[in-house]
Amino acid sequence: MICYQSLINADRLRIVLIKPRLDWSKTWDSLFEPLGLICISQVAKSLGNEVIILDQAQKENRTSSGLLLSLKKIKPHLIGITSTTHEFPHALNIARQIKSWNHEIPIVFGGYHVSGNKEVLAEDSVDMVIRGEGEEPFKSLLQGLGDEKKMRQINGLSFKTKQEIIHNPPQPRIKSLESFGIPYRDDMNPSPYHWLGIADVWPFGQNFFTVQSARGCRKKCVFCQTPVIRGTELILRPVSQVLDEIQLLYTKYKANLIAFIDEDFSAFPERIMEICDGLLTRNIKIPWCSTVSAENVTSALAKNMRKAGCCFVNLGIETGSDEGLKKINKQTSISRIKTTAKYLMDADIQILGTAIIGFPWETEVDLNRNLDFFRTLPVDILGLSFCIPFNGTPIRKIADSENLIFDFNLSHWTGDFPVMKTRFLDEGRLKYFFRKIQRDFYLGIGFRTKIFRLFWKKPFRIFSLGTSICISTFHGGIKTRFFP
Ligand code: B12
Ligand code: SF4
Repeated sequence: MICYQSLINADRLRIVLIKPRLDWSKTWDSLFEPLGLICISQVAKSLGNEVIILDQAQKENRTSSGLLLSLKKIKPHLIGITSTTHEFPHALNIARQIKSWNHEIPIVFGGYHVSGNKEVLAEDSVDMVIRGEGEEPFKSLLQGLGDEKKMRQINGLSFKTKQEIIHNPPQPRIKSLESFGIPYRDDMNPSPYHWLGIADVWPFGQNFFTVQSARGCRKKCVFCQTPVIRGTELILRPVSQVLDEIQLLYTKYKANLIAFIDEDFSAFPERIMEICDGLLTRNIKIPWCSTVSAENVTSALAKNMRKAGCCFVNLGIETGSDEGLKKINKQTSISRIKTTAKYLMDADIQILGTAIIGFPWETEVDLNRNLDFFRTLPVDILGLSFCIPFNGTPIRKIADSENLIFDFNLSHWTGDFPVMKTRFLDEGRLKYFFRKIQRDFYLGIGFRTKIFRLFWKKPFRIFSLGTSICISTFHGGIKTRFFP
């Protein structure tokens, strides 16, 4: 077990939290602040500790050597690293470099990947793992570091003793997110964060922030890790606190773009109406983006969202037939997706339609049907991904039992690469269809008509849309998507 003596002796811990960034060329169109780290830094600070967030989005920390240099200057007592699955190999590499510089600094991992893969503790450079939501266990950890008895009582914590690896029981979901207050951002420099290609939002000089109005999701899509890690409970923050946060971002931090990063922002339409009304009553004039589910959006909701500043939504389309939607357990229908897309288009909200190809059962007929359906939708951007077999999901079970995964390099699990074949389509066919769907969608009559209409009505929108499509489809994915 690693020696925690220096931590026990320190009155005030100096904690560094690291956000690794995988590949600049693939994500630079949409760089979001590391909200998970901001949330856990809040609880660490509330105990009187000093917390510094090092994000590889910051120029000086972009390379691993730059990051290490910053760490050497700061001399932290404890390091926390967040990571999603595709970021994990890079995050682990950072941890190894830290350990070879100073193996005495304990490193705790958190975030989606380690929450679903606690066996990462077998790695020498991972001392502890916090599974699930970080606030409560991180707080308890800071109060009990080095005291094995106390550490054994922290739900959600996995750690090493001299003899063994301990996995404490999972923690219950946090019921009152409001008790942690509004995420504190005074120490954050917003300049690296931006989201390009958002309708009518100037791509330069963005002060872009994220807001989580609710945590979790009530659905159980078979490819998604949220139900595996968070269960199916959706915990809401009070609308008044959400509005206070946006007001603060607007007035104090001069936010000019906000993204609601809830898994399913539209789960309770009447609550979204309340948020929209609140934004209007408080005279907060700020463009914002969110996710929406097809089955919850009405024409009135879409119009109200637009009136309150919504300019862009991510609509989960996923696949192109009722049969396919049923298989992935999406709880919606093709006709509902069409109707919702129309409501959103009529309300003048830009739509990013996200879709996935490469489910285990998919054939060429299915993929051609997907394309036919996508082409009928009035979505502005098609965000196409390959299916990723995340640990613990029903898709992963099929993939494992039928030996479908052929690429275990987790850095490739970004959705830009095929990493599993289907029962009927190999890697080459999947890549072919990926290119074909992207190309034919943008060459399709639906998309061309849309551009033609925008040309007369909103020429700037064409610029913004073009930026987004070029960056996300062509620049971002040029290596991986078109010439992998
Ligand atoms: C914003 C976001 C993005 C953005 C920005 C990413 C960026 N590059 O900056 C965009 C839209 C670009 C994006 C893209 C993708 N994303 Co994304 N994204 C999110 C989203 C919606 C919000 C993240 C967030 O801020 N959460 C809020 C904070 C509070 O939660 P949190 O980060 O989980 O942190 C908590 C705990 O995990 C824990 N914790 C986290 N870190 C740490 C660290 C320590 C030390 C400790 C103790 C605790 C701890 O404590 C925190 C507080 O409780 C999440 C879903 C979600 N709502 O979380 C998906 C999510 C992270 N994305 C996901 C995926 C799959 C993707 C894509 C691969 C999708 C695709 N197929 O294209 C791409 C990858 C793109 C790329 N190459 O990077 C998955 C990750 C699953 C996994 N196992 O890795 C998620 C979880 C969605 C899902 N349910 O599937 N994404
Ligand atoms: S609706 Fe979204 S967050 Fe919820 S289970 Fe499905 S994919 Fe995951």
